[in-house]
Amino acid sequence: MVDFSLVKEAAAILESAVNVAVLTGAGVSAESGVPTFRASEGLWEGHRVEDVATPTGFQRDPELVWRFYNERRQNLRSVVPNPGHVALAKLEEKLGDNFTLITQNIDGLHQKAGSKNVLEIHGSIRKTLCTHCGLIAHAPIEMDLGDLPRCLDCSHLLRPKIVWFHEMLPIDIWETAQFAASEATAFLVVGTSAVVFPAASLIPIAKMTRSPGARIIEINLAATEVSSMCDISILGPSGVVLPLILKELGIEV
Ligand code: BV8
Ligand code: ZN
Repeated sequence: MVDFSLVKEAAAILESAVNVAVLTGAGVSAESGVPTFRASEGLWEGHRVEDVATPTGFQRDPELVWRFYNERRQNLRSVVPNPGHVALAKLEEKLGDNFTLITQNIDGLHQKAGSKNVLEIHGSIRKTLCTHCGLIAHAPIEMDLGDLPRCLDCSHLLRPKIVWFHEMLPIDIWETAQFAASEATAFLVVGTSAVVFPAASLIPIAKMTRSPGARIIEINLAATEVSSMCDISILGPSGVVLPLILKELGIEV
């Protein structure tokens, strides 16, 4: 059962906030039917991260990696954004440039829900990158890329434009995310286990860069590594909690 007093408190913090930043993880897409990573039957189930989400894994067996990503692209064809995604798009509408959405997700559901300015710090499953000439191409999930897609320009092997483990995050997007977290007076942490770095460092960045730091509001089904750092931890599905907070702000989702 969602604690309504915390929903009201979160709405009051957002109401008086100057700059709002949000970090989302796989949990925000869970109610759309997209499996998270670390739950049982999660995305990593049956796969070793080293085999499917690292550059060495791709080098060793690109077909296995493409099977893993093509399967996720396939699943996304029957997936629509949930009210949590829509609520964040409406919050951006209300706050404009004082709002920054940072996501670890690669599924593109925030944009499908209407979010305009999305910082995809781990890349996107809807783009490919050529391993040879660096060509970046749009790859709509409806498109069947085949088992080992090749570059139209130089015919070398393509990879998903995704940040794998042991890879640097796209520096311009990462710096924008860090700045938004440091400038935030309210920071929402939605649907993430906060175990992956440097993404999870955005929470202490929001809390400690300026004094006073941001008020941190967590929305999750369970306590996480960062709950102790949060001013408010609202336990509940983000597709339910986020619309409740927006309702308190007079916005119907
Ligand atoms: C790097 C793309 C620098 C692939 C992903 C310290 C500093 C820097 C790096 C490290 C460090 N310590 C360790 C590292 C290395 C590593 C790392 O963090 N390892 C961890 C596992 C310990 N980090 C890296 O390698 C990063 N790169 O550091 O480079 C560098 C480079 C060269 C040389 C030196 C240094 C790259 C990290 C990016 C990896 N790529 N994704 C893909 O998606 O296929 S990470 C992957 O995990 C996803 O992006 C995912 O989003 C992310 C985080 O997971 P979550 O989103 O949180 O999902 P999870 O399932 O864990 O949790 C879901 C949560 O939702 C749960 O809490 C659940 O309770 C909740 N939930 C469920 N349902 C709901 C809900 N909440 C609300 N409502 C619901 N309905
Ligand atoms: Zn190429």
